[in-house]
Amino acid sequence: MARHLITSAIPYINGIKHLGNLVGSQLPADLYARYMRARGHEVLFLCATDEHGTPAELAAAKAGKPVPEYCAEMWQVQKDLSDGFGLSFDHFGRSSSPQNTALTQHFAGKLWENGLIEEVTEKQVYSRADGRFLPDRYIEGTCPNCGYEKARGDQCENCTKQLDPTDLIDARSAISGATDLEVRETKHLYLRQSKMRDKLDAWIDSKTDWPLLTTSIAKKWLHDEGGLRDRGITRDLDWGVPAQFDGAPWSGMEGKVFYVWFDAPIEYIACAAEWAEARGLDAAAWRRWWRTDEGAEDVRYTQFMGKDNVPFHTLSFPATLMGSGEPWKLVDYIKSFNYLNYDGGQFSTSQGRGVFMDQALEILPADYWRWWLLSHAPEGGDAEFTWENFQTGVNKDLADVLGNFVSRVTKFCRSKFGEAVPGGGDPGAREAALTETLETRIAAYAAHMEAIEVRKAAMELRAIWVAGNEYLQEAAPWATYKEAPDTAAMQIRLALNLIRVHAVLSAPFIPGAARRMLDALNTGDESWPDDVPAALGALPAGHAFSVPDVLFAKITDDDRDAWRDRFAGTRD
Ligand code: B3M
Ligand code: ZN
Repeated sequence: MARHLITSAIPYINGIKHLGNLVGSQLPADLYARYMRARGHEVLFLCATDEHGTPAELAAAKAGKPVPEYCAEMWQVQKDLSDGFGLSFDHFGRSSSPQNTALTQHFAGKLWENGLIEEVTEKQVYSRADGRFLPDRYIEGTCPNCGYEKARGDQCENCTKQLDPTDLIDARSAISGATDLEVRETKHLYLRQSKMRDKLDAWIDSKTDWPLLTTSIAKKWLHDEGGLRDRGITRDLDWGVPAQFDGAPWSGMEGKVFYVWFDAPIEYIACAAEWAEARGLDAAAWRRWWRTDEGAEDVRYTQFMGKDNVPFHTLSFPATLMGSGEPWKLVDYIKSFNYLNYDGGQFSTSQGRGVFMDQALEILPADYWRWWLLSHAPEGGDAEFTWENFQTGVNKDLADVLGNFVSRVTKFCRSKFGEAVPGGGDPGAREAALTETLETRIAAYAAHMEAIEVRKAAMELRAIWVAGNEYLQEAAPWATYKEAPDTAAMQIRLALNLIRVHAVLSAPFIPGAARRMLDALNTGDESWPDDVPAALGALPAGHAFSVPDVLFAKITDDDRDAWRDRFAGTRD
């Protein structure tokens, strides 16, 4: 038994995530966590909401709510949706937690002690009416390039020109509309990542088993365009982890908070502390996952994320951890994903394009989505969701193969032998051949799951389902029954046991259906089929079961077309 720490990139608080977000981190992380638990390992699987930064402030303003209230509400919405999708986090935390505040300030202090944070004086726009410095995107004005009147201080949305706030004509505060803006000098803290470059470079080089998608992005940032730059880690915002705090080694940072990308990954650690507190455990309980001097040296830590998050996880966050000079656990493996596109374009949160988590669950149970998304995970390159493709995947794989097997076997048994596993008959050559096929395929499935090759694992699982159907087709117990009822009983006994094996193997992908299969079989035996012959005899003759309701309904052409139309536009 090993210990697995698993984290998913933490979703921004500002709105409901779309299916592209889901398949890019949380869903495959859940697949892996469920698999590792099923194999008997100790797992701590963590996720949280990413609550700081301008997007949270702006979304709260748009909703007309104070930021803390907005975040608390959206946390609950996201938590309910992750429960709805069966995401089995041990804890779903919040980056605005007191634990994260304390840890973020702790890390900043350590980095300062080690000469890795410096103060930099910058010129920045100050609004007297608002009593604060304004981040670039909080300043609006007329674009000097195209005349668009609502250009932002960082960029003109109309002509896409990158701007400085001082370029804007008639600049005003986006918060209050105030025009009495002035340029003042202000201090910010910078993380001196450049000093860590060689160390990070060597560390990335040591990760020879990482996916190329992960290492190539890290290498590009380390070496392109002059290499790793020092980055400002404070911002002029009200909402966030305060950069001035009791015991801070610097002064004059009042009114500033840490940059959201500085505190967000630290939430992975804070989330473990939140988890322990929520369970009434002491600090040692979470530190054994995170401190290599307190038990974490034998932890394997795996992170899941979309490719756009890779630089922060391969460079900035490790720089924070290494730079602290303390024995924090570093990630062992980063699994990153490309993008899932939607029906000829991109999923887009800002434009409301595509299918969002709440909408998906209104239409169909989570397992339909989980299966399709995971079996089409954007691993090798970008992938595309189309309604045709979704319909085909659900109908062929889930309804025709797995659902049909369960239905045929249980119904046939009920009609000929009643609702209990039938006794009699002895396995022969066909059963031996099936056993061998299963042994090979289950080993391959496990290997893909360990390697987090999500699509390959899905294909292997499907092949295992198919092997069951082929066996049933060849054994044809409905025909055998007439001449040799004992042989038919043996075949059905095996097939009923195979349903349990299917349920156990499939649970990481489709936990809801797996649960229903086990419930129908009236068993709590979720043991992994390490020994296939034994697993095929786990439910003995006489064991009662019931015929489940239809496991997966087929998606009709009418449904498909109606959904395609419904989701063709953008959400309100
Ligand atoms: N919230 C970006 C995203 O949701 C960001 C991830 C943080 S991971 C520490 O894609
Ligand atoms: Zn413009």
